Amino acid sequence: MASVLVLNGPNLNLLGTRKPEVYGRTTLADVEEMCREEGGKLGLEVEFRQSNHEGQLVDWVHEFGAEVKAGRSIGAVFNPGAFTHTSAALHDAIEGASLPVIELHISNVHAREEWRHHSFISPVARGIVVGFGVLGYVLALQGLAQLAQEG
Ligand code: CA2
Repeated sequence: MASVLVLNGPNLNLLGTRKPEVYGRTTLADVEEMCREEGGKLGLEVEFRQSNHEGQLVDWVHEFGAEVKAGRSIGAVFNPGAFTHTSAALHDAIEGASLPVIELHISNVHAREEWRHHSFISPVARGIVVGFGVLGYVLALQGLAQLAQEG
């Protein structure tokens, strides 16, 4: 069974515990459960990870780029958190590892502060899901699976 990486960046471990008016009340453990259920429907094994550290995220992007190259994974759904707006390193990692990525944001970043409108990730993403709440994880998995089938 092919795998899919669901990757979460800084502070997403706090999901559901604070700022419910922006991010809702669903916890990251609940999101993992939703992703595993959707992965089961799509015939994909979900690898679910979160880190607050940029270098760790870079290493995981490299790891899954190699998995895709070996034909064992279809790519990643990635919520880079605030690194979205700052990280040339993650941009370069995704490009360098040729990792198919769906960039995902729970909130509609374009309806928020100006500094959230720019993404270093979008130019190297295959697709983008923004503003659907945690349902976006499911939509992003469906989209990535569809793109992988199209080849
Ligand atoms: O909307 C999203 O998914 C974001 O990627 C979330 C990031 C934010 O910096 C991006 O601009 C948009 C923040 C993730 C931190 O999540 C928290 C959850 C609960 C409490 C505090 C932070």
